[in-house]
Amino acid sequence: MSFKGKIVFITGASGGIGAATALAFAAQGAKLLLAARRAGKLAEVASAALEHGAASVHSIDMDVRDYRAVQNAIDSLPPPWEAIDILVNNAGLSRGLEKLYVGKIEDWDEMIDTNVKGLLYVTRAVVPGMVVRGHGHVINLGSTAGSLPYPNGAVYCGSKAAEHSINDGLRQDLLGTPVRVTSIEPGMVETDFSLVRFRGDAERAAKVYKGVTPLRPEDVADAILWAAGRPPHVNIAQVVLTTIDQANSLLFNRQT
Ligand code: 8X3
Repeated sequence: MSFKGKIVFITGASGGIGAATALAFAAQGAKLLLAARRAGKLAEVASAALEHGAASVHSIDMDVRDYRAVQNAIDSLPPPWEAIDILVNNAGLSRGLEKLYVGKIEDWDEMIDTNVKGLLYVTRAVVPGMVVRGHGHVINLGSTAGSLPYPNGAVYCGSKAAEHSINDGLRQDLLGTPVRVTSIEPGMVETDFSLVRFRGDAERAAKVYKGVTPLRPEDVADAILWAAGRPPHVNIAQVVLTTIDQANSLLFNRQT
C-alpha cells in the first residue's frame, strides 16, 4: 500500500516514537498532521519531515488532555487536512517509579489523563469522520507493560492495560466499517521516556538502558508502517515487539 498523499495524524510527534513515525511516513510521501505540546521541538520535526519527503506538513499545538482543545483542533482543520487516513495515538508518558501506596497523585493524574483519557479524546474527535468517509486506520501505542505489570509501575502499566482494552473494544465497535484498529506494544525503547519518568534525572534514566541494546524509536515506526501498509482487508490487531535483550516486562538479559 502506498502512503503517498495519505493524511497521517500523529500525536506526541515532537520526539521519540512519534517523531520517528513522522519521518518514516514522510519518506513515503505522506501528508503529516503533527500534534504536540512542545511547539519548538515540533517545528524541528516538521522541517525534518519535509526534508525526508513529506508531501506537506501541518502542525498543531495541542495537549491531548484537554478535550475541548482536541475537538476544536479537529473541527478547525483546513479542508485539505480534514480527511485523516491514519491516526497514530502516540502521545503518552510515564511519571515516577515507586510503590503504589506511596505514589504521587499528580503523577497518576498526568499518566491517566494523557495515556488513557487523551487517547480517548483524540479517538472520539477523529474516528466519526473515518466512519463517514468509509476509510481509516487507528494505531494506538501500547506497551509490554500493559500485559505484564512491573513493580513500582502499577499506574503506568495500568494505563497501558487500558489502552489494550480500549483498542480491542474500539475494533469491536467498528466491526462492519472498513476502519482498522491496531495496538503497537513495544518493550523498552531508548527515547526520553525514562528522562521524563525521572523528571530530568539523566543518570537514573541512563541506568534503565545499561547493559542492554534497547529498541530504537525507528524500530517501532517500522512496525507501525508495516501494520498500516497491509492490504485494506487485513487488520493487524496487536504487534508486540521487544529488543532481543528483553523477554517481557520483567525479564532482561543485562550485561553488567
Ligand atoms: C515502555 C515499556 O517496560 O519501559 O512502555 O515501561 S517499559
